[in-house]
Amino acid sequence: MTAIADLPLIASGKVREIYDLGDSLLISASDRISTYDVVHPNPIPDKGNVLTGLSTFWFERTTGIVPNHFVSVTDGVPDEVRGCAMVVRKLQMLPVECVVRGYLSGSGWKDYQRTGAVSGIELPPGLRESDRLPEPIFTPSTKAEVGHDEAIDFEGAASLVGDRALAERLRDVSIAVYQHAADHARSRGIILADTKFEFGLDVDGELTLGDEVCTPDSSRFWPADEYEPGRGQPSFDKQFVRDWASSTGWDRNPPAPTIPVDVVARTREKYVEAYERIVGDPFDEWLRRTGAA
Ligand code: Q0Z
Repeated sequence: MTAIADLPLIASGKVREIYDLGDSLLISASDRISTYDVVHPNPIPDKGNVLTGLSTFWFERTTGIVPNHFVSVTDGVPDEVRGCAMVVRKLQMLPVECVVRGYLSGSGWKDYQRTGAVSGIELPPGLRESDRLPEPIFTPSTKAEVGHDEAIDFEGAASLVGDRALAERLRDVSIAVYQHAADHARSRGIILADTKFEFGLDVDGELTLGDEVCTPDSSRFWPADEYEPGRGQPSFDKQFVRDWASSTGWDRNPPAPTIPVDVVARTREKYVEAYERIVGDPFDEWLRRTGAA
């Protein structure tokens, strides 16, 4: 599922690849899965299809908030990646990760405990781990070539993009897209705790949403019915893999262990459930729409 015949590879991440189609790009989401930042040797079948279906859903619903790079999940998609790949417009990407947090988790929770603030934004005292924030906040980070992105404040983002007005639009549209997606997901029983967007400028210099949007790989998805602030929350999609990996005594250093078939099957079901809850259509319909099945 990785090498697509003849297409020049432009970039590859842990679980996705980008190919050059000439005037456009092809982003292909693989079935690979990582836990604790390490990719496991065996795939979760349909994970790439689910993530591409979710990104497509959000792109189609948020064009009124900000234009995006989506072109097609049918025309121009090679047969071998139908369902898990998207043709997109080429952008000049901006050098900042646009993180939005609606809940206090991960590095945001760590920073809050240390300083009472996240990304320079002072928060009320007494918040607990996983608490919902009074309103979603923009907590940008640098794009590290290797290793982890580094948290920066709004001023840092403004100087990275070199344009304060553009940084303000990045912040405002990031929060608006998150708000839309989080409200929708919450109505379907999934808490979208936080998410990360990437933007670029199109050929006309228009601010354009790129990359993937509000997938479980770019966001924290939590099951709403298990939500309980004051502790870390289970992951909607990866919890079976994490629980199993921890139970093996794996030290979280590479190589990651092979995931057993029953854990693979239950995890695949969680990805498909996330798709069907959020989109409201049978997952099979996505496979039909894209010609994957
Ligand atoms: C996104 C990334 C991935 C590895 C380049 N529309 C665009 N135009 C130009 N460049 C990009 C995009 Cl989306 C672009 N990335 C991030 C994605 C694998 C890295 F699938 N890199």
